Amino acid sequence: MRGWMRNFRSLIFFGALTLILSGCGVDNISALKPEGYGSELIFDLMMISIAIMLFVFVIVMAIYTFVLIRYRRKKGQEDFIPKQTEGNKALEIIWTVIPIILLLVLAVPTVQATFDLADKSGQSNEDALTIEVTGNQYWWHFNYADQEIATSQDLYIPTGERVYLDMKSSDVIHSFWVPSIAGKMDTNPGENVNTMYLEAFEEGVYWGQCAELCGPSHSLMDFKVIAVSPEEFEQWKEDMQNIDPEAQPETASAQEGQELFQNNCMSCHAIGNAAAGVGPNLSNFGNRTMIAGILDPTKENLVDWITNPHEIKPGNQMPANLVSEEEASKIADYLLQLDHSEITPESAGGSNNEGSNE
Ligand code: HEC
Ligand SMILES: [Cu+2]
Repeated sequence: MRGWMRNFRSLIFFGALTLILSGCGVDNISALKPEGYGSELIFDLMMISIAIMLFVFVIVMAIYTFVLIRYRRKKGQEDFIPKQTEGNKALEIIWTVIPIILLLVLAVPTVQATFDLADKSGQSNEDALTIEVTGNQYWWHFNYADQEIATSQDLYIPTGERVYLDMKSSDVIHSFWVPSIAGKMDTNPGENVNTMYLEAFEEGVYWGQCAELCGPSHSLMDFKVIAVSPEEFEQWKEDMQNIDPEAQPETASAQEGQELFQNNCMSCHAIGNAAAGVGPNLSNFGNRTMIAGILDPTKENLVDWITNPHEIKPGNQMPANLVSEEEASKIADYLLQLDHSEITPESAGGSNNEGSNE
């Protein structure tokens, strides 16, 4: 009796937990609220599978319940053995054909969607946008090669068109996943380039996650896809192409910060469209939704990051204590004023902290 009670209690507990936790979550990182072409395809497939599953479940349960009640052992019939049937052609055909039909209903759209998601025919169009994506422990690099723009962590795309991604990794296998607008694609080290496309219906800030265990800070390897209107995207491109890496900041502190940054940090980082070294390109850092993908973009957080990045993202490649805290504060002033474009996550309708997953 005791053991039974305990089991019952854990059942209630985990049952309630499931219900409560399934309420957690953020709209802009949900595969159940598709906002793009790829995610909608995947969502529809999910719905077809669930419908078929429910159909089979309801019928089987109905037959099961019927048999349980209709043929239960009745008083006075304890020794009665009903008629035994072995082999029934009609029944055998029925329960072979029905699953075949159900599998076909499932297979045809699945195969279609698989080819559709891999369709790169539009990439050869002259005005198709292709972005090179590189996964790194634990950040994402985005290179708009034709436009000569390099960014990291925040991926700007125009709405209503297919943006093609050529994807690889600089170290281990990562996986690029933006549940609300597209599917998921691995990035591999070496020559193997994987491809996918993004097509966002609406402006918005969509959350992405690395979806392949890649080291101690894997769960912190977040990024954002920022979909803006095509006009805003044109504006953003122009702003990003015209960044002057040497432009002088306004305040004295930021000016000192700029110099400190150039002396201590440029071996790994870059401003402007120059390729960065082992660290992210920080052009437009002041417009970032997050620092290092995970911290709110406040000065305090930035100073913490610069002085001790390993506290925040264990195992990442940025050295700690390159500068003193006072110097870090000046560098932070410099980095936070790097807002070279008026097109920001806010113009895409997403506030910086919307749906923080902490
Ligand atoms: C040895 C190379 C290296 C040096 C030197 C270096 N960094 Fe980094 N930095 C990195 C790497 C790698 C990352 C990415 C960490 C991650 O997110 O996993 C990074 C990330 C950052 C970020 C977060 C970027 C983002 O995309 O949000 C900031 C800010 C930053 N570094 C500032 C600095 C400053 C300031 C200095 C100089 C005091 C500096 N870094 C020196 C390698 C370096
Ligand atoms: Cu990862």
